[in-house]
Amino acid sequence: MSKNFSENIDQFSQWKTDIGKTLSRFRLWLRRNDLFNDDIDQRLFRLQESLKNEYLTIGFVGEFSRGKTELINALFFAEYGQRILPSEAGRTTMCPTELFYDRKEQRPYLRLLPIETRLDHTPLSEFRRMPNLWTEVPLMTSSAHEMTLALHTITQTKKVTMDEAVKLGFDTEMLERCGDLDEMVEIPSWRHAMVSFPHPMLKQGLCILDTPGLNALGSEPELTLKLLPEVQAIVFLLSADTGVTASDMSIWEDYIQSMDGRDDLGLFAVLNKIDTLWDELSSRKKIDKAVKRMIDTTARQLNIDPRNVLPVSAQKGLVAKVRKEKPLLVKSHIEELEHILSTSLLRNKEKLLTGSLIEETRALIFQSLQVLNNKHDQLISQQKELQSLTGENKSRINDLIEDNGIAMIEFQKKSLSVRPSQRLLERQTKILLSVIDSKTLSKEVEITLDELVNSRTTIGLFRQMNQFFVAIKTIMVELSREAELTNKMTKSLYKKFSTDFGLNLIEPTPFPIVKLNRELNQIIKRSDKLDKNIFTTFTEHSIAVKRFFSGTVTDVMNFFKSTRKEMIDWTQSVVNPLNQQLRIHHHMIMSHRSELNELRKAESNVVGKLKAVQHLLSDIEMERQTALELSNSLDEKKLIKKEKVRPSNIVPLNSANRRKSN
Ligand SMILES: Nc1nc2c(ncn2[C@@H]2O[C@H](COP(=O)(O)OP(=O)(O)OP(=O)(O)O)[C@@H](O)[C@H]2O)c(=O)[nH]1
Ligand SMILES: [Mg+2]
Repeated sequence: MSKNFSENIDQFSQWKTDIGKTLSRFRLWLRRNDLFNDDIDQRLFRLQESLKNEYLTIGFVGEFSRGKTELINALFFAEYGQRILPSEAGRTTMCPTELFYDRKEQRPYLRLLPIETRLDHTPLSEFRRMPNLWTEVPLMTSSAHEMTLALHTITQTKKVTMDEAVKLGFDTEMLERCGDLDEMVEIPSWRHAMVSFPHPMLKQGLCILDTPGLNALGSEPELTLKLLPEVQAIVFLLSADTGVTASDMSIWEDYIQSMDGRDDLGLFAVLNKIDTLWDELSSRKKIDKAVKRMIDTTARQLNIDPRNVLPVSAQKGLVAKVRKEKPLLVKSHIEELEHILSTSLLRNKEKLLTGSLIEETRALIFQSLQVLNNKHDQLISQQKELQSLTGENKSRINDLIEDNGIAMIEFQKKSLSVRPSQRLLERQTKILLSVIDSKTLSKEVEITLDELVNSRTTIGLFRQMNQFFVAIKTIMVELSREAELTNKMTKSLYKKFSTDFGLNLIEPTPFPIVKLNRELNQIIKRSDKLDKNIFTTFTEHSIAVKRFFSGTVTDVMNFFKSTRKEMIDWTQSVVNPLNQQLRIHHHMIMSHRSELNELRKAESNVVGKLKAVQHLLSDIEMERQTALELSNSLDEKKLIKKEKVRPSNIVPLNSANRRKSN
């Protein structure tokens, strides 16, 4: 196993464990400070669960036979002493294959989704949730030989008529005819493969996506539109023995190039099979020069910086690892590639998680801290009152009790006066929710699907789809309007609270309508791209076209479903802190009252009470420090400490260092 890769993956796992521990410590902190409730409990639970489900995903893409699978074998599975994943000349990997470890089921398996499921309208993402529709092949992980045999199932193909192949969404030009049986063509038996495998790195959260060569990218749009955009690193494979061919170029231009410039994605062009340039009779210097020339040519063709073309020999790297031949390992450049890939994976994952999970947790910590701060302020003023009771001022106790009574009446009055604003906000959040309730949406979807099924022409299908988008966009405009109103109301409620009760409150987080609009637009944009693909891939109205469309409809439905959830969570997150502040405020007045009463009845003395308050204040101070430490530890826990010095001249590919095109 590569030290580079496994160290970085271990680091990711350790990082997740540390964040998980911080979340648990925060949970205890909330309990200690009487700030724990069902809402916070659910939010913390959700954060902890999402942390558990985080994978580091790396995707291998390129024309067939460039050595994608061989590279995966060399990078991750060399310790098995043989090729674990099938890698052969010609077309080998027949369907997108995900390698990971299923932490829920905690067992190895190979699951294959039959190609016929393409006839169904259900998108791949839905099939994932239906394991019974997949064919399962047992994986005997103790034997490398058994593993290899089982994984060979992924390469299975079947013979079907051209007609059937077209119905299944294959491009006729890409299919190979089966010799004498002219009308029959060969197609993959499976649509997708999932391999759960207890490999140490996979167990730590690594997920590898192997893809088949050309044709698959176009015929399984979910691969390019959903799976690839979600990975943290993409390796685009080229081969030194062919150079950049026309089909390499079309994959690069159609699917990969557009992802360049995304700052949460590492994109690497890997020039594999450099061993084909090794010539026993040539000097090392001469070979290096040939490799350099090849890199320059490749960079020119892809229009990227030559430093972004990473030379490697997957095959020799695998052999070197199996035979433990260090000089060959160095010559294969595999370790340099490992270093850059794993570092990039971590960097991109960190960016992603920092923007979501970590920010949300820190916001929760600060919100709770604010409740504690206000409690602290109240205690300070009570302390001042108690201090005024020492010495000659003992008669003041009755005045203070009276003041406390007034404070309670005031508190109740103010609580009543904010009620209407609170109710207004409650009503408004219900309106917000009703804009996208499942009934309204189901009606739109029903109409669309119905018309999709009955539509006779591809043009007709596109028209229906466009109408569907117009309806969805109208809903979104209304949602934006209501969200804006809700945000205004929330802000003014917070303002009223802080002036009425003299509380310091952290500004409420606005409902994230801008982010949601962006997400929906992305789904629509993806669908547009899909339309373009369909026009070029399918000339006739087909079941496959319907399947793609219904995939988009499902995406939109899922988007609204998660928006509804987000809305409910958001409502809780703005209402909850106010309720907590009120509860603590009320509690403080009450406890001060019983304190003063005890003093009056001489059941306790002022000095003792002051000591107790002092105690409470130092406790709060300590808890404040702990909360700040928790927040800092989240902030400081960087996956990548410092940019490590790169072992070679390799830099990741991004728009900043891409060669400027004329
Ligand atoms: N000489 C040489 N051959 C290699 C190297 N890497 C892979 N190959 C060979 O290239 C052929 C194709 O390799 P695969 O790993 O199956 O290629 P792939 O990109 O996964 O191809 P598909 O699965 O068909 O898309 C196999 O015969 C490999 O042994 C390399 O570094 N050097
Ligand atoms: Mg392959």
